[in-house]
This record gives sequence, structure tokens and C-alpha cells, in this order.
Amino acid sequence: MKINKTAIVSLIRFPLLILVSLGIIFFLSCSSQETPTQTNEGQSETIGTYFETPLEYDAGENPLDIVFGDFNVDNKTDILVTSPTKQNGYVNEEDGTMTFFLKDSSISSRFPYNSSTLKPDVAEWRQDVVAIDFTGDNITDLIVTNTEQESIKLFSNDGDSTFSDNGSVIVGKSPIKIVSGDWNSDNQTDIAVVNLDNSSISMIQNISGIFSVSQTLVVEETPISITIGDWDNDSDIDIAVLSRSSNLVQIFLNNGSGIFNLQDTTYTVGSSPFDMIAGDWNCDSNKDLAVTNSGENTLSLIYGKGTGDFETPIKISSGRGPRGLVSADFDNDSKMDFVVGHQFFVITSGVPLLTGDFSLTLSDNNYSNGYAPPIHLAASLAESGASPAELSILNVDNDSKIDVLITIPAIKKLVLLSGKQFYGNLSCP
Ligand SMILES: [Ca+2]
Ligand SMILES: [Ca+2]
Ligand SMILES: [Ca+2]
Ligand SMILES: [Ca+2]
Repeated sequence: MKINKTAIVSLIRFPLLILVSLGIIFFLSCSSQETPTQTNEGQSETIGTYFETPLEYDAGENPLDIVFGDFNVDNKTDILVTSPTKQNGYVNEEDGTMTFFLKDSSISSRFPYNSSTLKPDVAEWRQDVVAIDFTGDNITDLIVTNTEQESIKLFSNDGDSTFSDNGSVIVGKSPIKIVSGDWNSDNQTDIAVVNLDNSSISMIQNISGIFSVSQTLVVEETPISITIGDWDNDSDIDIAVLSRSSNLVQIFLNNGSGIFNLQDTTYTVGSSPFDMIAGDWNCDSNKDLAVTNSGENTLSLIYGKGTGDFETPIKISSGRGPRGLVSADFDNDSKMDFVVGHQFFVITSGVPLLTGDFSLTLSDNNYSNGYAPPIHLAASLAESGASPAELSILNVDNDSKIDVLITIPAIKKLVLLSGKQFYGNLSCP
């Protein structure tokens, strides 16, 4: 089946990179809503100060999402990379391949994993995935969006990283994101699904492995990201939703039994926002939010007051075309730092080439907004098309230095950037 949702596709990080490599797509790219920043600066260098030389691994046709779980039940954390679609010129063809990287401590490598692949019998557009135990056997199961079919699909883990179909639940139009959390505090993990074309969020509760929609939240047009946290410090999980068309973050507070109420105050971010994450940036125990603004090369930081209200967002510089976003305290000063994936054009001999890099923005009290200018680093050895899709921060190689994992669709790789310098913390002390 062909997917002809060009507008959606350009929004939700299917790469335009391949199209550029065909040499024909500059005008189409520019006319889409997801116009990357154009610059005459060259590409970033692979700098050896902060990270080792990138290690690159095959990760399917169009690697996007990176999720963690113990998929083969050996008490080691594995990595799953999903490929929602095949790269096929103008057309995005459904795919749905999952590439597992199963941890094997006997491998003496910076990346001690064995990879294996699971393809669906019939190709499917699985834009997002979460790894949770929904059957209650302490084994990590999977839930994926079946984005074309307007549903989510449940896969229970047979215990050896093979999966059985556990049914599906109808949600809204173009489900593109799933997050998990225990909305009603009954110790059963629930989920929420972002329906891009309905401007809605399906809140879905899990009762002994049976999922049903408990509430549908109406949100601003073009919701593209959702994140969870306890914004008002009352011990239940609340929600924030980022909508692209309106540049707004909306806050929903949990009433304690899994019913969410929209707050009157909304928070305006920069143009063409792309991704949003939650964390405690200043380690004051109040949860904060951060958003990449791909249209204006900034991040918006939204500090929480711990009451369900947030401060007026502030902006910090991010460099060209910021997209995916993750955080950790690399330099161990109890203020979170940011790693951002970037997509932008470079001009080579008058010809625009779509490419990318990633950046590290370190906390620094010498600057009034608390952050030093971003340090830009090449995400790949590839000279073109090295634009990251998703990023994750963890300690892969067990040397206590923080590492970064990045999916790069254009080269079909999962890339490990092993940390060289920072013995940091993944969260506040
Ligand atoms: Ca629950
Ligand atoms: Ca709460
Ligand atoms: Ca905070
Ligand atoms: Ca820091």
C-alpha cells in the first residue's frame, strides 16, 4: 500500500534526504512545511574531543525510533529500532521492520549487541512504538501505531524477543506517537496516543492486558509531541501536548483517577516546533519542558513551578534546524544539558544538499540564560545525509561515560557516539 500523505510525512520526520540524493527535490522540500534551515556554512567535523569516532550499524530501511527493554529476558537492556516505511523516492511505502540489538556481555566491543530482525507478514506503517509489560508477566511487550489503519496493535513477548499478535484498539486519524504511564495509579501501565489528523489524544487504560479508550482529549491543531510528568507534584502523572500549527504547549492535569483536565494557561514556543521532552533542567524537583523550534534555530525552555503552572518560556540558541531532543547532565553540575539533532542545507558548488549533525548544549552560569552556545558535531562518517531522526542517551559501553545513540535514516544506520569526556548523570542527583 502506498502512503500519499506528503504533508504528514514531512511533519513526522520521514527523511527528505533521500529525495535530495536523487537531485530533484529541492523545490518540493522548500515548499513543504518542514523546510530545513539553509546555510552556507559547511558540515560539522567529526570532533574527537567529546565523542569517539561514530560506530554505525545496519538498522533497517528507514530507522527512526529507538526504544529500550529486556526483550529476551536475560536481565540486560536491549535496544529496538523501528523502520516505519521503506525509502522509495517520492513515495513512502509501508514497512514496519523491527531491528533488535540484544545485549551480549561476552562481546568485547564498544557496542556489545547481537542484532536480529522481525518483519511483519504484511508491511505496515508503524510510526511509533512503546515497550511495556502489559500482560503482567514482567516481560517487555510492544505496542505500535498502525498509522494508516488508525489503530494501535498489541504484541505480547513470547520471552525470546518473538511476539504474538494480541489484538488492536481503534484510535484516531494518523496516530503518530505513543507514550506510556500509569494514568490511574493501579500499577498497570496505560498508554496515550497522539492522533495527528484528529487534533486529539486517545487516553487508553490497561486492565489486565485489555486496552480501551478512557478519554479523548481535544487539542490544538497538528499535535506532534506528547510528554508526561507530574507537573503539580501531587504524585499522579500529568500530560503536555505540543501542537505545531499554533506553536503552543497545552497542559492537562490528572484528577488522580486518570481523568485529565485542560489548564487555561498555554505556553507559546518558537516557529515550527518539532519535538518536546520533559525533565528537571535546574534540579529544583519541579518538572520542566523543552521544545525544539525547527523554524527559528532555538530551543524553548519552560520551567515548571511545581503547581501545574509554568514560567513564561525562554529561548536559547540551538544552531541550524533543530529537531530531535534529549537531555542528561553531561558535565555533572546538577543542571541538565541538551543533545539536539539537526537537519539543514549546505551549499556545495551552488547545489543545495540536505544534511545534518547533532549538538551538545551545556549548562553554563556564565551565560544569562544558563546555557553556553551549542557545540556542533557530525553524527556520522557519511559526508551527506547525516541528519539524525531520534536520539537516546545512555551508557552503552559500561565505562561510566555517557554515550549517545542516533538513528540516521538516509544511511539506514543506528550510530553509537561513545562518550570520551563526560562522566555525567542521566538525571538530577
Ligand atoms: Ca493504570
Ligand atoms: Ca500530577
Ligand atoms: Ca525544574
Ligand atoms: Ca550540566
